[in-house]
Amino acid sequence: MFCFQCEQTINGKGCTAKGKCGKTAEVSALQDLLIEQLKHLNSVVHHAKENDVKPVTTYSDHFNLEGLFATLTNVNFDEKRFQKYLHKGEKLIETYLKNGGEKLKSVLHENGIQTADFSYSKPLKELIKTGKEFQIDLTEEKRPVTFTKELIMYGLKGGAAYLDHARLLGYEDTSLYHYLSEALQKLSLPVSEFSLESLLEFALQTGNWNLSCMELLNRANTESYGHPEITTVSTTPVDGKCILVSGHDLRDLKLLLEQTDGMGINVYTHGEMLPGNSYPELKKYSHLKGNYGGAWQDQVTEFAKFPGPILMTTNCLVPPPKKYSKRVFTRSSVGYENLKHIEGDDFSELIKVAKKEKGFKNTKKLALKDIIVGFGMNQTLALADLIIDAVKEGAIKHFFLIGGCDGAEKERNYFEKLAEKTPKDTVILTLACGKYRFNKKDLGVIEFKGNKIPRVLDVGQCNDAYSAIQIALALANAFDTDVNSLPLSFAISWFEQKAVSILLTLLHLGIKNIFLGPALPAFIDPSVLDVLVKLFGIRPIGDVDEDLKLMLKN
Ligand code: FSO
Ligand code: SF4
Repeated sequence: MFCFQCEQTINGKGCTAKGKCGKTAEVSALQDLLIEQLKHLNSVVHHAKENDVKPVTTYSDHFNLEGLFATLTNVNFDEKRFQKYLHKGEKLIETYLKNGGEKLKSVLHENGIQTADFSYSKPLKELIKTGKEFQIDLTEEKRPVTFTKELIMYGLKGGAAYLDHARLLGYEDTSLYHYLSEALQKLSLPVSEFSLESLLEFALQTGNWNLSCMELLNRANTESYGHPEITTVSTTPVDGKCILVSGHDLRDLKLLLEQTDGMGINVYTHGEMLPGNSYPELKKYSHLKGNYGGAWQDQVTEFAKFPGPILMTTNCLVPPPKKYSKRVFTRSSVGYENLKHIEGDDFSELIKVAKKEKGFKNTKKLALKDIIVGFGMNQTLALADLIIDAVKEGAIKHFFLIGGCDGAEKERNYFEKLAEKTPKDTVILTLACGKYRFNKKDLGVIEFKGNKIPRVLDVGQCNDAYSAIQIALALANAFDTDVNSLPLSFAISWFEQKAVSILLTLLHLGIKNIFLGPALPAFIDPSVLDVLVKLFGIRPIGDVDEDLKLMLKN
């Protein structure tokens, strides 16, 4: 196997024998085969569209989302689920071929696209064997182009995850599906078809597409559940039966709250679900009691101690040890062998486990620190006049966006230290699970004209980067300048592919001088990094004090 799609990749180069995430060589081969199949399917779709074949695009569009989502880091580790995906993909290809008849077949032949003897319907063992043939080509002279194609693929995976959340809430946009399909088709073309320049352009376009994906998801979330509002979230559990919900899918949280209403079972958020507490249509449930635990990498200790079932709606799932695996349920693209997977919207099996498990007892002695959330764009922009005034009068001197993913590496302490060292007259916007490094610390408030502006504004999940961007654009507008000219610095911690798509979005918007860490992506070839440094001033994080000086100077 070879995989280097996430930040924790072994030695910063690539996982080979087994993934550091727990992914086996077998699952890795199946994921490689699924990606290959998605490219194949979308090449067929591309030519079918050009030849007016009766479209079944909705099905392949949805399949693109679930297939890509399943290959994200820490999402799906289940060989049988990948076998099912591959069978589903094959059926879609066959449907196109059937509808397209001889005409489509001959076009596909002319373009060297396979129309028979697929490798997708073999037994699992055979599929794994075939999948091994499709691992990333590491040939030295092809590296810059191969790696940049991977960068784009990871950007597409991130955006696909956001589109899938929006789809589940009934929000879809065919033009965004079209981009994804065409991009997958393009990535099926050999390395020789691309120049590095054209691929960089393609990467930035993908960043633009991801901005629209996040915008659609923002609309889906806020039109379904209202705009996030400032909310104090308790992290102290209360006595009683309980369920923990992790991941990014607000719809699952809502369904669970509805189905447990009046049952005396309390619901807690974990990891990226924390912002769920700030949506009016979710926080109205009195049995949503707050947040339990921290970021994804702490789940093994935290889930073991949680006295109830756990619902993993999306990434990041860490392979669960036996001591609690019976209590973990998966949803959507998430999968792990022998964990219960909930299809459809009936959570009764999980609720049954909640009733059987011990629940919290004697929690009165605990008094854990609350977290303040809910500074999505609507809420923050409602405070815009005050904030702008505070900037004009010198009460706020600088803004930081310190956000992104968390992870286990000690180098990630950088982001915690940076937040702690930022001067008292500055404001930190934060988002995604990286904020757990500092969201329980008291970094104070800025007192201005009788108001107390919190120094840390939690904008939400990683997809709420959309909100953060809108806040930055509104500030730039208010000061009649552009985002790069604002007293605003970006320090982004990345881990998996959603962060890659967000980074491409920031680059597409022309945002410069982003500090990126804890390490630079292994799939960015040095020659490409050179270009990114020249064009965008991207830099790896270094010494906190030195970096902070630079940020404040900018
Ligand atoms: Fe964290 Fe995991 Fe949201 Fe990521 S839970 S690391 S970027 O999947 O998605 O921030
Ligand atoms: Fe390694 Fe990350 Fe790939 Fe897992 S997802 S195999 S940790 S690079």
